[in-house]
Amino acid sequence: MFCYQCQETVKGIGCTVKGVCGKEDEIAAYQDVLVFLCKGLAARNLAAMEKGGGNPEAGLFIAEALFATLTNVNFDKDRFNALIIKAVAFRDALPRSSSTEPDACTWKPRSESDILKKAETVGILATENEDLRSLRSTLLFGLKGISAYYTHAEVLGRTDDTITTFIQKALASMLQDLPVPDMVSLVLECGGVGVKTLALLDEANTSAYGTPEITTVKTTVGKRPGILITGHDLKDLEMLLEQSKNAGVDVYTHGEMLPAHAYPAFKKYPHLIGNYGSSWWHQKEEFDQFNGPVLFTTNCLVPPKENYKGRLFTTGMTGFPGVPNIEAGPGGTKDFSPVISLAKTCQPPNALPGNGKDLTTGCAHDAVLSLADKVVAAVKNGQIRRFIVMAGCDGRQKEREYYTEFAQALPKDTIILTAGCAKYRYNSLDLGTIGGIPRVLDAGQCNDCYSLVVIAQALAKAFGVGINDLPVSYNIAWYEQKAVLVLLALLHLGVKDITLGPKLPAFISPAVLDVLVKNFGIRKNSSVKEDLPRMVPAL
Ligand code: SF4
Ligand code: SF3
Repeated sequence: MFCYQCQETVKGIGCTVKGVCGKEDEIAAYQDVLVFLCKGLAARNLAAMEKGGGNPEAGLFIAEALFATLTNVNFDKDRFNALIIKAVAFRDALPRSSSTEPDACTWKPRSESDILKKAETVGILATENEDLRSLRSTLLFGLKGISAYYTHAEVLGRTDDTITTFIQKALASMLQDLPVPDMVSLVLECGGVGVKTLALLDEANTSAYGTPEITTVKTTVGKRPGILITGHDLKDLEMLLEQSKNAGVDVYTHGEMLPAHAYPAFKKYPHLIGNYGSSWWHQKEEFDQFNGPVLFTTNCLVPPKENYKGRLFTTGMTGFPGVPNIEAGPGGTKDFSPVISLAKTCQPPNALPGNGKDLTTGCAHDAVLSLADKVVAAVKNGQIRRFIVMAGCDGRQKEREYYTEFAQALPKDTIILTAGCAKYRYNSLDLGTIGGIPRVLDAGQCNDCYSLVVIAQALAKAFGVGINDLPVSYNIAWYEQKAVLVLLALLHLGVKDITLGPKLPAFISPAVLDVLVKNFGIRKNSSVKEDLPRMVPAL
C-alpha cells in the first residue's frame, strides 16, 4: 500500500505497511482499485453524455464511492467489494467510447487476487512524475471532500449535476497526460466547485432544519440510558431523534455532531440533551465510558476496542467489519430500532473527567450577521483588534497542543472564528466575551467553513475593503480530505497568507509548494511565539 492522504501519514511521507488510521494493506488495495474503476466509469460516462446519453445515476454513485475512501470512513472489505462490482456494472452498461479506451475503462476483476494484484499498479505511485503525482493527489483528495459534502446534501434532496459532472471530468483527467498548467487549473477549479458544494449543503441543512442560532450546549450526563451520534449527517440525526422520542432514552452528540444543537428543528426534541466527549480521536476512551450504543454517520471512525465494539452501528458510507450497518430503505428512510432497543438495555453514561462545562455553538452566518452592526462597531472603536480563523480538524499528535496554546495566548481583543473539530482544542477554555460577543465563534461542522466565508465577505462589504484587507488572519489545522477541499475553496475565493498546520500535506511536492507560496502566501505554522506577532500585529 501507499497512502498519504491525511496529515497523520507515517513520518510525513506515506503509510506503506498499515495506516496510522488503522487501514490495512488489503483495504488500501480495494480502495485504490475502486478509485481506478471510478476513473474509467467517469471517462465512459462523460463520453456517453457528450453524445446525449450517459447514466445520470453514475455521478452520485462515484461521489459515494469516493466518500467511502476518505480517511476513517470505511474499513469493511465486503462493502468495498460490493462498490467495485457496482462500479464495473455501471461502466459496462455504458457504450464503449472508442476501441482504444484506457485500461480503467475495460479492466474487470474476476477474483480477490485480481483486485490485490491490480492495486500494485494503479495506486498513487502509478504516477511517476512527482509534481504530476502531487497535482493529481491534491485534485483527488479535494474531490473526496466534495463527494462527502455532496452526499450529505443529496440525502436532503439537494443535487447539482454541474458538481457531479466536475467530479467525473476531474477523475477522467487523471487517465490522460494533461500538461501541468491544465492540471493546476483543474485543482483551482476544484476549489470553486467546493464553494458551490458547501453552499449547496448549507442550503440543504438550513432549509430542512432552520437557521442555526447561537446556542449553549450541556456536557453533563443524564440518568437515563443514552445513544451517542457522531459524524456530520443531520438527516440521520433527525430520523434517530424522531424514532427515539418516546423510548425513555437520551440522545447525545459527539465530535462533529455538536453543532446540530443549534438548529431550531432539533431543539424541539427534549431528549437531545447534550454533547458527550470531544473530538474523534478521543473515542476509544469516551465510547468505553458512554455505556450505550454509538451511531456513526460519517468520519471519523477509529477501529474500535472490543469492550465497546458490540455497541457500535454505522450508516451511510461508514463501515467496519462486524459492526452492523443500517441501510436506507425506500425513500431514504432508515430503521434505527436496533440502536434504540440496545440503548434500553444499557447503563446511563458515566460522566467524563473534565467535562461538564457548557459549550457554545451555532455562530453560523445568519447568527453572526445579525450581530454585524455590533461587530463592525466593535472593530471601529478598537474593542476587536483582529479575527483569527482557526477552523479545520483535530488530530492525535502532540504538536496539536499548539492550537490550545495559540488560543490561550491570543490578546483579549481578538476573536476566534472556527468550524470543524479543531475547536475542541479550545472551546472549553474560558476565553470570555467582547461586548457580549463570544471570543470563540463556532460556526459549526467543517462544511460550515462556508459560513466563515460568508461572514468575511459581509465584513469586507461593510468596511468597503477586499477580503485580504480585513483584520483577519488564517491559522488552519487540517487532518483529512474535507479539509483539503476547504483549503482549495479558500484559495479559490482569493484568500491569501493562510498558515497551515500542524504539518504541510505530504502530497504537496516542493515545486507545487513553491506555486502555493508564490501565488497564495501559504506557509506552515511554526511556534506560538513566532506565529502570534505575525498574525496579530502589535497596535
Ligand atoms: Fe495513512 Fe492517513 Fe492514509 Fe490512513 S488515511 S493510511 S493514516 S495516510
Ligand atoms: Fe473532524 Fe474528522 Fe476533519 Fe469535519 S471529524 S473536521 S477530522
